[in-house]
Amino acid sequence: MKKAIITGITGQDAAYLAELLLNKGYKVYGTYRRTSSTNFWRIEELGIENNPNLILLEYDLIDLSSAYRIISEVEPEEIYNLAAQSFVGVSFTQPIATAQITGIGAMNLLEAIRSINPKIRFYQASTSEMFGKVHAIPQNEETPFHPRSPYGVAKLFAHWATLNYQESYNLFATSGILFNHESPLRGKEFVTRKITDSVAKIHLGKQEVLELGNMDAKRDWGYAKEYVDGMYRMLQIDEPGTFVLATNKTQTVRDFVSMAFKAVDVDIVWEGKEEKEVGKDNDSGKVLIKVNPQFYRPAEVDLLIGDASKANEILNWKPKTGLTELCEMMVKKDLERNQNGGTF
Ligand code: NDP
Ligand code: GDR
Repeated sequence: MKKAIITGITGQDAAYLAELLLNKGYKVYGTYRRTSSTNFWRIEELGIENNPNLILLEYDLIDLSSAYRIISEVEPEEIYNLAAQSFVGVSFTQPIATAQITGIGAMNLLEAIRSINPKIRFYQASTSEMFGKVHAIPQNEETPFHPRSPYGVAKLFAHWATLNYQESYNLFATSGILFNHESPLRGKEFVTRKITDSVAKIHLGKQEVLELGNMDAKRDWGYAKEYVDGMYRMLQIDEPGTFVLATNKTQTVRDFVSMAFKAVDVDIVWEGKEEKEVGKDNDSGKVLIKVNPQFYRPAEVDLLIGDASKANEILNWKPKTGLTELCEMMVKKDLERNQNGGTF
């Protein structure tokens, strides 16, 4: 039985990846950090929390000694480093913690792999946020990096560390540069889920207005469940490398808002500009969306659109779910959750 460690089992991607690897017959060691209250709702929603082949291990990314401990104890064939301080907004207020967790955290794992067993295959969750300021459209593995947040900077450190350990020590260390991927398991601090949860609440009369920041930002949004399959494929081929996963389509946050309201049969009309912009229900004229500058970031990533041709060619990976379908899936799930007592 193959053994894999997935860091950050309480997160969106790790939950889907654990499900995928369990279905493929792996023994999965999912790591979580100690917090005052447990946070396993995602693996519970997927119904894998009691799977005897899913073992949960306590591990904090910044604790090098724990990296040595879990790798020595588990003796895995594969490690997927999905844990991170992953919220761009918070990285501006907690830049040092973000650097330690998201940047150094990856190097801790690489160091432990190098000294315990250099044959372990390592996946690093890199991000389109490393491209940051637009230097090419679409962005691919050759596009120059220009991160625009402490999160992007920390991820770039981890990306280069991964490549450096590959070149210096011949580790099978691969970096997946993934563009935004969403799902009903997305955290509510991220904009898509914030929108779908609010649309559900507004529809059910539990919320009046949705407040957002920069709605002009354009993102390449795909479906998380398909992206974790790409991660798995990256560790099954003969050589390590760098791969972009993306849909090659881009839409604004505003488009996503309209799409989400459409899923509950509300047509939004937009009025005003920038901080004065509002979105109104076309039928009743009621204001449902307002801009709140509190959600603006000190520096923004304006436009992301990825070219995943390399992943298509080498991994035979292709995204299937379109954004409208994904958005409808998320709204439907949030309606269900809000009707049944609440959301996570
Ligand atoms: P989530 O925010 O859903 O999950 C992040 C996970 O990291 C959580 O389990 C969290 O634990 C854990 N974590 C945070 N800090 C620590 C720490 N100090 N020690 C151990 N664990 C920690 O992220 P996603 O699932 O969306 O993303 C997975 C990875 O992919 C992340 O690294 C992210 O940066 C990256 N990425 C994500 C993209 C996306 O669009 N989703 C795109 C590109 C890259 P807790 O629950 O306790 O907070
Ligand atoms: P992002 O995702 O920063 O791309 O990082 P997020 O959903 O947080 O923001 C996307 C865009 O929406 C704009 N925005 C808002 N964002 C949030 N969170 N809340 C708001 O109210 C709001 N209003 C407008 C943002 O300014 C931004 O332009 C995600 C994370 O998963 C990272 O970990 C990952 O690396 C990247 O995707 C790829």
